[in-house]
Amino acid sequence: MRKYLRNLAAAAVVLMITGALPAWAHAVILSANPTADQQVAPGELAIRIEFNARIDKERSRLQVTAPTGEKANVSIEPAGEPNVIAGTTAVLTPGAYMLRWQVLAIDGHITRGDIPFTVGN
Ligand SMILES: [Cu+2]
Repeated sequence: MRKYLRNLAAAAVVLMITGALPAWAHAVILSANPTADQQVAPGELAIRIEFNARIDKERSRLQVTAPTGEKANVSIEPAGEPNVIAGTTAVLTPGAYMLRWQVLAIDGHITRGDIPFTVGN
Protein backbone atom coordinates (compact mmCIF):
# COMPACT_ATOMS: atom_id res chain seq x y z
CA MET A 1 0.00 0.00 0.00
CA ARG A 2 2.82 2.36 0.83
CA LYS A 3 4.51 1.63 -2.49
CA TYR A 4 1.20 2.19 -4.23
CA LEU A 5 0.83 5.61 -2.60
CA ARG A 6 4.40 6.46 -3.52
CA ASN A 7 3.61 5.64 -7.15
CA LEU A 8 0.53 7.83 -7.04
CA ALA A 9 2.66 10.65 -5.66
CA ALA A 10 5.22 10.10 -8.41
CA ALA A 11 2.47 10.28 -11.02
CA ALA A 12 1.21 13.53 -9.47
CA VAL A 13 4.71 15.01 -9.66
CA VAL A 14 4.91 14.10 -13.34
CA LEU A 15 1.60 15.87 -13.85
CA MET A 16 2.84 19.03 -12.13
CA ILE A 17 6.02 19.12 -14.21
CA THR A 18 4.55 18.39 -17.61
CA GLY A 19 1.06 19.75 -17.13
CA ALA A 20 -0.34 16.85 -19.08
CA LEU A 21 -0.14 13.10 -19.32
CA PRO A 22 2.12 12.05 -22.16
CA ALA A 23 -0.13 10.00 -24.41
CA TRP A 24 2.62 7.58 -25.33
CA ALA A 25 3.26 6.65 -21.72
CA HIS A 26 0.01 4.92 -20.89
CA ALA A 27 -0.17 1.17 -21.05
CA VAL A 28 -2.62 0.34 -23.84
CA ILE A 29 -3.39 -3.20 -24.98
CA LEU A 30 -1.89 -4.20 -28.32
CA SER A 31 -3.18 -7.77 -28.26
CA ALA A 32 -4.84 -10.07 -25.76
CA ASN A 33 -5.74 -13.67 -25.17
CA PRO A 34 -8.58 -14.06 -24.56
CA THR A 35 -10.03 -11.25 -26.63
CA ALA A 36 -13.31 -9.63 -25.65
CA ASP A 37 -16.31 -11.94 -26.09
CA GLN A 38 -14.12 -14.83 -27.20
CA GLN A 39 -15.24 -18.38 -26.48
CA VAL A 40 -12.51 -20.62 -25.14
CA ALA A 41 -12.41 -24.33 -24.37
CA PRO A 42 -12.95 -25.60 -20.81
CA GLY A 43 -9.80 -26.17 -18.77
CA GLU A 44 -6.85 -24.02 -17.82
CA LEU A 45 -6.64 -20.78 -19.77
CA ALA A 46 -3.31 -19.18 -20.66
CA ILE A 47 -3.86 -15.44 -20.34
CA ARG A 48 -1.50 -13.19 -22.28
CA ILE A 49 -1.88 -9.45 -22.69
CA GLU A 50 0.61 -7.41 -24.68
CA PHE A 51 0.91 -3.68 -24.03
CA ASN A 52 2.59 -0.79 -25.80
CA ALA A 53 4.78 -0.05 -22.77
CA ARG A 54 6.93 -1.82 -20.21
CA ILE A 55 4.92 -3.07 -17.23
CA ASP A 56 5.83 -3.33 -13.55
CA LYS A 57 4.67 -6.93 -13.21
CA GLU A 58 4.97 -7.02 -9.43
CA ARG A 59 2.45 -4.22 -9.08
CA SER A 60 0.07 -5.41 -11.75
CA ARG A 61 -2.65 -7.99 -11.44
CA LEU A 62 -5.02 -10.31 -13.21
CA GLN A 63 -8.32 -11.38 -11.68
CA VAL A 64 -10.94 -13.73 -13.08
CA THR A 65 -14.56 -13.59 -11.95
CA ALA A 66 -16.36 -16.91 -12.39
CA PRO A 67 -20.05 -17.33 -13.36
CA THR A 68 -20.71 -17.88 -9.66
CA GLY A 69 -19.32 -14.41 -8.86
CA GLU A 70 -16.27 -15.90 -7.19
CA LYS A 71 -13.10 -13.93 -7.89
CA ALA A 72 -9.69 -15.55 -8.28
CA ASN A 73 -6.36 -13.82 -8.70
CA VAL A 74 -4.10 -15.23 -11.40
CA SER A 75 -0.38 -15.12 -10.69
CA ILE A 76 1.55 -13.07 -13.23
CA GLU A 77 4.62 -14.84 -14.55
CA PRO A 78 7.64 -12.71 -13.59
CA ALA A 79 9.73 -13.70 -16.61
CA GLY A 80 9.09 -13.01 -20.27
CA GLU A 81 8.78 -9.90 -22.38
CA PRO A 82 8.72 -6.66 -20.33
CA ASN A 83 5.56 -5.40 -22.05
CA VAL A 84 3.55 -8.61 -21.60
CA ILE A 85 1.66 -9.94 -18.59
CA ALA A 86 0.82 -13.61 -18.63
CA GLY A 87 -0.59 -16.20 -16.27
CA THR A 88 -2.53 -19.43 -16.26
CA THR A 89 -5.92 -19.82 -14.61
CA ALA A 90 -7.20 -22.78 -12.64
CA VAL A 91 -9.49 -25.14 -14.56
CA LEU A 92 -12.46 -23.19 -15.92
CA THR A 93 -15.84 -24.84 -16.44
CA PRO A 94 -18.41 -23.60 -18.99
CA GLY A 95 -20.06 -20.25 -18.39
CA ALA A 96 -19.55 -16.49 -18.64
CA TYR A 97 -16.38 -15.05 -17.11
CA MET A 98 -14.78 -11.65 -16.67
CA LEU A 99 -11.06 -11.03 -16.79
CA ARG A 100 -10.01 -7.85 -15.00
CA TRP A 101 -6.51 -6.54 -15.65
CA GLN A 102 -4.71 -3.73 -13.91
CA VAL A 103 -1.18 -2.74 -14.81
CA LEU A 104 1.36 -0.24 -13.64
CA ALA A 105 3.42 1.18 -16.50
CA ILE A 106 6.98 2.11 -15.65
CA ASP A 107 6.08 5.82 -15.77
CA GLY A 108 3.86 5.30 -12.71
CA HIS A 109 0.50 5.40 -14.47
CA ILE A 110 -2.06 2.70 -13.75
CA THR A 111 -4.50 1.50 -16.36
CA ARG A 112 -7.15 -1.19 -16.03
CA GLY A 113 -9.92 -2.83 -17.94
CA ASP A 114 -12.28 -5.79 -18.26
CA ILE A 115 -12.34 -8.52 -20.87
CA PRO A 116 -15.54 -10.61 -20.85
CA PHE A 117 -15.19 -14.10 -22.27
CA THR A 118 -17.08 -17.37 -22.35
CA VAL A 119 -16.00 -20.90 -21.62
CA GLY A 120 -17.89 -23.37 -23.75
CA ASN A 121 -17.69 -26.71 -25.43
CU1 LIG B 1 1.37 7.10 -18.60
